[in-house]
Amino acid sequence: MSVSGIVTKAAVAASITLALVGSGWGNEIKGKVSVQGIKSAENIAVYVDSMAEKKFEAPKDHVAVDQKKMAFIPHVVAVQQGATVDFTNSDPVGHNVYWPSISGNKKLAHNLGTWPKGEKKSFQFNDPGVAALLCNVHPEMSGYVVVAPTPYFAVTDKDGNFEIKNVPAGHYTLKTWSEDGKPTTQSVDLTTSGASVELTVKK
Ligand SMILES: [Cu+2]
Repeated sequence: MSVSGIVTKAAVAASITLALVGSGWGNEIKGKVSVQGIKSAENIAVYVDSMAEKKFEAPKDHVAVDQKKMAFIPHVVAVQQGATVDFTNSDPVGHNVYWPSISGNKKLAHNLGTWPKGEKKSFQFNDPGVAALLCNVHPEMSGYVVVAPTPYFAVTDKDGNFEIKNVPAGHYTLKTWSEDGKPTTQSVDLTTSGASVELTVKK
């Protein structure tokens, strides 16, 4: 191969790399949620609201929710609309999983039944909103599946920090859901260098 051929190949490779960077993939919406009148900024779901012009395929990977030591683990899980959640019972007692509605819509209530240790049941969440998980054997058990309309979501850590990765550059509406606080909405402009967001969730 001639020297000019190598140079051309290198130039093509470089321009492909630039094109990928330019398309905005790999950006991050980072931020921190502060709370007012709520005891913890942990376990708050933050997600990019639905985009009218965009449809997303259901994710192939399943999401796991465990029932262990009489608790739903994680307590709050965010998933993409269309995701399948595998509910596993890891306790030596029978647990049930049901939710009385999804975001108040009782038509979307569902009872998966009761099953013993080591077994799991799966459910595909096709409707966006929040399913409040309950176990009819143990009334003290509760958990939440937050079904986001986009693949762009996170749940805050104990200090309220979150990171939503691999978001294309654009203008978005960011929403929060919290067990104890009111939902919040904030617009965010995501550039190719990412975005940093401060949110406040109030009682
Ligand atoms: Cu239970």
